[in-house]
Amino acid sequence: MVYISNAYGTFPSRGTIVVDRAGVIGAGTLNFIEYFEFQNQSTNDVYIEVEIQDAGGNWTFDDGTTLKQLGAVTGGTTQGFTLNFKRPEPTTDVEDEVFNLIVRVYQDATYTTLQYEYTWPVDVYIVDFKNNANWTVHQVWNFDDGTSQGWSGGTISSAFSIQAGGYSYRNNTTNGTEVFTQSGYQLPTASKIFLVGYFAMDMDSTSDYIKDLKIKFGGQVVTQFLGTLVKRDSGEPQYQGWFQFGANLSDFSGSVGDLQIQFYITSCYAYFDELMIVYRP
Ligand SMILES: [Ca+2]
Repeated sequence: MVYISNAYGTFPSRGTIVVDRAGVIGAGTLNFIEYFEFQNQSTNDVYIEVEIQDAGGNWTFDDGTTLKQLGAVTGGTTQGFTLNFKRPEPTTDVEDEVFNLIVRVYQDATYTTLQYEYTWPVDVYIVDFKNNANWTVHQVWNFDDGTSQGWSGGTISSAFSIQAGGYSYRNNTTNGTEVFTQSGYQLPTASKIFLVGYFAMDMDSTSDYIKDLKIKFGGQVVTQFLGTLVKRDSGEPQYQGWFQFGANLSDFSGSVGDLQIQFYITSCYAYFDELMIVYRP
């Protein structure tokens, strides 16, 4: 069974959320988890507020609200916040849907004296890339021929596959940082180039998790999903389905470099499958 229980947005590093709509099967709602850190370099405490401004009315936080007061960041410290967004599952492809995330920094706990405001535009693509004529599929790594298809750093496995009876690519060691590499990869020359892909977790013990998923090209971090992405808490299933991620590689149009997927994992396995490079002129 293939389903998407979550898709992870990419906006802190690149301002783009990329989702393969073909893999979203009747979820009803798309959920995105995002994490950002605020570094307070002053000696005074500050108070953080975030607001979603979406002219299309599609985007809210997961509780349906559009404004959240996140609390204090003590002077001289850095604090991380996890934001949960949602959007109704679109019935057609969505390209260039932009909403703004406003981050406000206040001097007081009553959120009245504004010190600083930053607007973060988030560009959204939810596209059936294989069937949308505007897009070209440059590469699909589905591992279903039973080989690593040029990837190194992991191991082919038949334990999980999006296509039944196939294969996927998993970490071969655990309890640490893993790096998968497609060496010397030639990206197409195009205005928009995305990587989209999926991972599934096989978490035999409660407390297993994956965190800090990073997509790199030529040694540079293109997109990172910081914090814990999927965790098996007590009472939760060992396998929780396929999770989708995307990365915007457009800045590297026409370049040759190592394409890398890096993540931290506890003593368990993450299976990657249906990695796809897509582009449009
Ligand atoms: Ca596969």
